[in-house]
Amino acid sequence: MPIWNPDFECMERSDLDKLQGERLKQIAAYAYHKIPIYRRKFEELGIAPDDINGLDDLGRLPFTTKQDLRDEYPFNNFAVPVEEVVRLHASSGTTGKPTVGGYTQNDLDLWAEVMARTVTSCGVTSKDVAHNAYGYGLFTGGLGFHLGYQTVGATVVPVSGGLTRRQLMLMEDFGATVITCTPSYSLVLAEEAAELGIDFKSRMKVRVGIFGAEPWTEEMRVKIENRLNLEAYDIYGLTEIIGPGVSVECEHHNGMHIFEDHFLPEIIDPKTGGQLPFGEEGELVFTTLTKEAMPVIRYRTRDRTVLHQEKCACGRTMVRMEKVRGRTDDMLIVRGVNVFPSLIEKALLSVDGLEPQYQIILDRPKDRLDKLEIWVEASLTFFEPIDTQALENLRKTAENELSQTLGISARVKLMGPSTIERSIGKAVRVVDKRKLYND
Ligand code: DLL
Repeated sequence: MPIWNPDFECMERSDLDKLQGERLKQIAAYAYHKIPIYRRKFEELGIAPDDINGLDDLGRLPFTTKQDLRDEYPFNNFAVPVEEVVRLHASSGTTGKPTVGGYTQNDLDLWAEVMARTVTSCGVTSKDVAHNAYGYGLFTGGLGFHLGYQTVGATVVPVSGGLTRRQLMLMEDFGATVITCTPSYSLVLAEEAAELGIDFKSRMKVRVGIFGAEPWTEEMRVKIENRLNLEAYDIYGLTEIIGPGVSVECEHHNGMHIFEDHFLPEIIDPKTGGQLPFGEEGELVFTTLTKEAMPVIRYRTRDRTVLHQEKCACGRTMVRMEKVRGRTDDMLIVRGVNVFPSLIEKALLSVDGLEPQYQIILDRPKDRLDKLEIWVEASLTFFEPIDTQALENLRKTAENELSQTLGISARVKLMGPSTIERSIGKAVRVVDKRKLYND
């Protein structure tokens, strides 16, 4: 498959290391001189830009956390005056103020470059009609993909999220060959299509889907590929670094290639902050090597994954990150046992008869142990007509699968089709009511 920029994407490791080292030195000095919070952080650690001479010095640099960026809200962590910023984006925080992303024109050009690499990696060319259902607005998904599609010359349909029926009509009428949205929204499209009697195989031309912005498992990939009759690619990114365009899968689907000539990755132990070797799971950390408006040094993403450095069969030399396994802060502690939402999804989707629509409900009835309940939809066939015995068997199978996977018991509540709230953007999977008692 074509590669957008082989000079960089397939660069010899030794050349890439050298380039990263030079860029790291430059960005460290730039951040120190232009952004007060970095000067402060360097001084606290007793280091100066001259101490950073290459990649080996990366571990000496200070970390940046989401809280650091919040404290500098809205623009204090910009390295350029606001007049030079031509675009602002923001990620909706669950609490308080959002995290802001600022871009100079050069930053937008960089974004166009990495998004062109991204869509090319998924097989998109100028011949494609790209139905872009990521939200347009402050969220980086819509406009980020828009830039990439325009750069490769694809026909972009900037449909944004929502109005699902209309989306299906446009996909069919415009002959969309590529679709981009969150994985959870792709299932909403599939569901609505099924309700309207639209068969993806016979009526749609979509062959590629590029899904990200929220965690999803391999089991979820299988469901999506079958229902939408396409090849599904995982894409990762975050507002603090650039938005989408940090990493993406290639046709081999063996991890997401990180565009590391621009975004330098590390894996650390989230507890100690120490660097971990390739192949070990930990927290993903990024340093932007070329950004102008908002360079970040050693940004702690709180996303958990594993990095691999072996060259890929596609020819790219860029490091690959495995699918995000969850966040360092999404681990639920239920009756003292660590429970990861991604494991719950994996267990549920391995049970025939369950739909990929679920919510994890945690509660702490007064003076009682934590209650873990999983609400999950059963397939339509169980309800036409309703087969209570089969539903009871399904519930038992699901509870058994969950306790095998999690090591603790969970109650499963089977729900009828379309009863769990659908989202047009990122899905809400965990409802933790226990917080009500702790506050
Ligand atoms: O979600 C940017 C994006 C847009 C990525 C479109 C991919 C496609 P934020 O809203 O700042 O940015 O959220 C970033 O979302 O730290 C992860 O926790 C999560 N995330 C993003 N992509 C993935 C993925 C956009 N492929 C946060 N798998 C990140 C798992 C993901 N989690």
